[in-house]
Amino acid sequence: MWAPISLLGLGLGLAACYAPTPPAGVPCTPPPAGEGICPSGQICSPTGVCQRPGDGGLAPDGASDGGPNDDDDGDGVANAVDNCPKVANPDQANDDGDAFGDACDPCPPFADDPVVDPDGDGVSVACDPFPLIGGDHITLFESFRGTGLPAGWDALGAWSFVAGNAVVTSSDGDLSYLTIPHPHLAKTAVMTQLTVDELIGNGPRALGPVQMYQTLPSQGIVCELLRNGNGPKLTLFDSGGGGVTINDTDGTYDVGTTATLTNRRDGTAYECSEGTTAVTGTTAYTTATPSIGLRAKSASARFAWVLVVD
Ligand SMILES: [Ca+2]
Ligand SMILES: [Ca+2]
Ligand SMILES: [Ca+2]
Repeated sequence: MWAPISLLGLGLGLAACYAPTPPAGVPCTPPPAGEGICPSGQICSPTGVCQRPGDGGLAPDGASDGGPNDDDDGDGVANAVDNCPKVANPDQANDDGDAFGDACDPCPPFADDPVVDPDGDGVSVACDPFPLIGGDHITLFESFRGTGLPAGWDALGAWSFVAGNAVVTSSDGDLSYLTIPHPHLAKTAVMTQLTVDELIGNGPRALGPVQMYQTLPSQGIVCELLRNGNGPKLTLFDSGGGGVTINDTDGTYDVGTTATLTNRRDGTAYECSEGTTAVTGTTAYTTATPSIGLRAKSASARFAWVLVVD
């Protein structure tokens, strides 16, 4: 009879005196804008989250301790939910929706978990221009997420940026370019995925990735889907007439076609490929103000992304 009453009294007493520290993660406003007020025993992180001292987190490498709020790359996203825990990418962009954010993806435009990378260079096969020769690095991935011209790019012609695509309409006989400065290295590959929306006029209509050796209006090595009087072609040529061997092969594309094209350089050798179809040529031009990018002639198209591997 007495014992239950005593235990109940003890329990109520503990509840009144014991104030456990609330779990971390409560929002706060750090100085100088706010006073950084957090529950007892916690501090306000620079990114505005209450955390326990020593719970690592929200601090760059060297300050983490393995706790649940650790943020090794200091981008404000805790390791446990960061799609690139070792690369600062606060926007968490992830074009293909796989396990890797764009900033650390071994092939940003194509889902690749599990990763297949036989040469072990960190670029998986779908994006590796030399899948059995190590040493490649992804140096640029532009997925056109914004509504304006991406930083650093130059546009010639009618380009717009809609729903994750660079959209171009190049009127009959006109050339349009979307380029960004990029050095010509010993090995460079420029990939893009495009969808053909309209073929305009009766002359040559062409779309594809380029490696330019002058700025706009450019001259350089062009890898394109070409449609002329001889039907659809996959073609490689030097738009400045500077000596690359002109090659093409029959293709199968039309309005509505989606294709992935690769414009690959290895020293003086070039290859233009689309799936298992490829054409090759050579040139030894001298670079002046090199850039890479996209080119369209007499056509409307949507380009989903540009990937550069050096
Ligand atoms: Ca990150
Ligand atoms: Ca990804
Ligand atoms: Ca590789």
